[in-house]
Amino acid sequence: MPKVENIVILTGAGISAESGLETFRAADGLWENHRVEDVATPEAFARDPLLVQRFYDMRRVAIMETLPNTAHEALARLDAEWQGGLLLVTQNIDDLHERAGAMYAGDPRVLHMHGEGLSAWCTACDARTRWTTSLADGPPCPVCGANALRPDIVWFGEMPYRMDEIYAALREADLFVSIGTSGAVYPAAGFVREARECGARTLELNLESSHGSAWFHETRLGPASLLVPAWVDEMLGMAR
Ligand code: BV8
Repeated sequence: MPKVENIVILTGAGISAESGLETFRAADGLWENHRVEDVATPEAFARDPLLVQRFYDMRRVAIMETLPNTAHEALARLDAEWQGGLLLVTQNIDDLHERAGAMYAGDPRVLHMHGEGLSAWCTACDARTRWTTSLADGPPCPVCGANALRPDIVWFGEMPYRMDEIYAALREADLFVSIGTSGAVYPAAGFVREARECGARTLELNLESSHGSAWFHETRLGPASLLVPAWVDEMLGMAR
C-alpha cells in the first residue's frame, strides 16, 4: 500500500452494535412502530414534540448505559499514536468514541456530523448544553431560561454539521476508512466517492456488504470488534 499520511474515518451504528446500542437496520428502522425516518425529522418535532423528545430521552438513557468496545478503543489508540492527519467523522450520536480514551469530549478530531445525543440545543438562544437527563419534561434552557430545548441532532432534511471541514479532509486524505455503516444516508454515503475521486485509497470494515461496497478498493467483512483492532495494529505497525 502506498505511504499513508492523512486518514479520514467514517463510523456508523455498526461500530457501537457490540456495545449494545441498536443499529437502525437491526430495529428495522422502527421505534414504537414509528419509522425512524418519521420521528427523526423537524416536521415530526413540530407535529408531536413530546413523541420526538421521548424517542431521544430513550436513546440518551441507552447511551448512558453502554460502554465503548474494542473497536472504539482501537480508534482511540490510533488517535493517540498516529503521527499524520486523522479525522474521525461519526454518524453516531453516542459518545463512545470519546469515552474510549484518547479522544475527549470536544476533541476536534472527533466530528459528530449528525449531532450528539448527550447535547441539548436551545432554539431561542442557540446555546448547546451537555444533557444527560430528560428533555420531554420541558426543562428551561440553562443559558436563557426559555422553554425551547430540542435534541442537538441533525434530522432528515437538516444540514449535517461541519461539512466544509469534512470535505476539506476528504480532499487531503490518502486513506478513507468506513466502519459499521450501511451507506444508506447522504451526504455521508457519498464520502467514499469524494475520497476516491481525490485519489484516496478506500477501505470498508463492516459486518456485511453495504450500499456503497462497490465504491471501495477493499471491503473486509466481520464484526468491528475484531476488524478494527487488527486494522489499527496494521496501520501502527506499518508506521513504525
Ligand atoms: C440532508 C441522527 C439536505 C438521527 C441521522 C427527502 C427530503 C430530505 C432529504 C432527503 C430526502 N430524500 C433523501 C434525502 C437525503 C437524506 C437521506 O439520505 N435519506 C435516506 C433515507 C435516503 N439525508 C438527509 O436528510 C441529510 N440531510 O440531506 O440535508 C439539505 C441541503 C441543504 C440545506 C439543508 C438540508 C441528513 C441525514 C441525517 C439524518 N440523521 N442520524 C438519529 O440518530 O436519531 S441518520 C442515521 O441513519 C445515522 O446517523 C446514519 O447516518 C444513518 C444510517 O445509519 P448507519 O449508521 O449506517 O446504521 P445502519 O443501521 O443503517 O447500518 C449499520 C451497519 O453496521 C450495517 O451495514 C451493519 O451490517 C453493520 N453492522 C452491524 N453490526 C456490526 C456492523 N458492522 C461491524 N460490526 C458489527 N458488530
